[in-house]
Amino acid sequence: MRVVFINPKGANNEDDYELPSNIAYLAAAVEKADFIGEIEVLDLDLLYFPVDEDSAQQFNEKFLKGRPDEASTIFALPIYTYCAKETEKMCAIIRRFKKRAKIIVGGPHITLNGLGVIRDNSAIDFALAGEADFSFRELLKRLAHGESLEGIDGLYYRENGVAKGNKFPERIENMASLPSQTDGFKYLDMKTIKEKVGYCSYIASRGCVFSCVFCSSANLWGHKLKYLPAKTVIAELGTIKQMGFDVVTFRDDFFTMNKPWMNEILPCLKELGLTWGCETRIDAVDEKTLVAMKESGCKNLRFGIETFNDKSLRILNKKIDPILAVKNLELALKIGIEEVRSSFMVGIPGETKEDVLRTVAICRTLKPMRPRFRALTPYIKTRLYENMEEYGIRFVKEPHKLGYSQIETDTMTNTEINELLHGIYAEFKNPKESYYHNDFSMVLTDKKWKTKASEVS
Ligand code: B12
Ligand code: SF4
Repeated sequence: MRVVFINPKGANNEDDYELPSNIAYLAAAVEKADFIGEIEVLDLDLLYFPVDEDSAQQFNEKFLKGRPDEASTIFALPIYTYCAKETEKMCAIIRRFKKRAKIIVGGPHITLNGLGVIRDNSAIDFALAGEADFSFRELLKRLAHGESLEGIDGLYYRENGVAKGNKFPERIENMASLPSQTDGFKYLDMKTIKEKVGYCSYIASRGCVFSCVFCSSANLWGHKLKYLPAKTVIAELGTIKQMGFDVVTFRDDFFTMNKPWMNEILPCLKELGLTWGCETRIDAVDEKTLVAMKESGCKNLRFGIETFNDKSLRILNKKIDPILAVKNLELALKIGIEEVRSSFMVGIPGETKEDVLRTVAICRTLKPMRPRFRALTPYIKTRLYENMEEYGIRFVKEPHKLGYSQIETDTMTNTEINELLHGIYAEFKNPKESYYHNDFSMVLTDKKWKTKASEVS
């Protein structure tokens, strides 16, 4: 069996590429199986190669033609809600050129809407919801041996043309049983990633215990935060260093939640001489933690604060005190974390233009904290999406398109939201980079970003 993972070009800018940890995990999960012949990754995001009708022929010539069209050839792709339509179209294009190969999809959008995707896309053979580290291997094994697909939790398939789904999967209990994500790195173009991106993304834990109404985390990870054993993290960070990376960014939802666990990892980061960054909640840091993080090489901290308006924070179920948020941002800056970033949203239910401008004004007083404002987007299955009427928000443009806002609220028109965003983008735009998507840091990588903001509409 030949597995061809495809990392589709996201809706992001060229500079926003991130190493696909999901594919690394899945490749590592199947590589030792005796029914697997070859594993390949077509990293179209790294190559910045969009697949659409215009590029379909070229995609076939370059990437599909040379690969056999047999039932034992598996094309495996992740689907994210923000580029679900594009990825689904890409699956139809693969099917056009490969009639017998199997197309399997997974990832956040499948966990949220797997049955819908299988129902609406005859090009796709199978979809796997949830953590697929073990179920993907099991599915391939059953396909290789022509066995029944019964009992594979999270599997969506078609039977006599009708979309069906098995039981939704439980979270993986024992994170120590996972394959090693760094084992999967060998299938990625790490040399180009190092040259082009400069840092290595790493996932040390999965999930979050909070339930902010706009966030997919609760639906994806079931409110459970589970950690890789600290000794696994330490060993894998060593591998990353050996691969020639000096910079690591943790992509965990909530890196500083478990202090004893984190405190086991920090000395190793220091010992390896790795510079690092992470995302976390603003209420989950204090002076002692921030000092320890800085001393171990942390140069980039990213918080999601969303707004400094207390009422709006309660509407978002963010469970953050805005006064504490300001205090801890000041603390992080005082302690000397080189780059402190925070994201905010425009279009929060109930917020007026004045509320947004108050948040912007507070950001100005917190310089050099780097704010990143985004359009609030109701993502499928989130509490916000499911209760849009109650929250007083409506889509007025095609949902899930990145860039500017697609919604209006009871308190702001879509034009008002977008005008605000436009002004804010202009004000906080660093001359070297676009504030739209790039999430990481020039401080760490010393990269020169291209500004492509004008291309986003
Ligand atoms: C790294 C990351 C990014 C990177 C790039 C990701 C990419 N390739 O596009 C950057 C920083 C650019 C980014 C940006 C954005 N992101 Co982002 N990002 C993440 C993050 C933090 C980590 C992803 C990861 O590696 N997870 C760890 C792996 C192990 O988990 P996983 O990906 O879910 O994979 C498992 C399963 O899903 C499944 N699986 C995954 N792929 C496949 C494929 C197959 C074939 C199969 C069978 C199974 C399978 O098995 C895997 C192993 O168990 C996640 C949050 C999170 N913690 O997961 C958000 C997340 C994916 N991002 C999200 C969002 C909303 C965005 C933005 C739209 C934010 C914004 N407003 O700008 C932008 C979009 C940028 C773009 N691409 O255009 C949402 C997506 C929600 C959704 N419904 O799709 C997430 C889930 C965050 C959240 N909690 O809401 N992001
Ligand atoms: S704290 Fe962050 S990751 Fe957790 S639910 Fe809220 S937004 Fe999502």
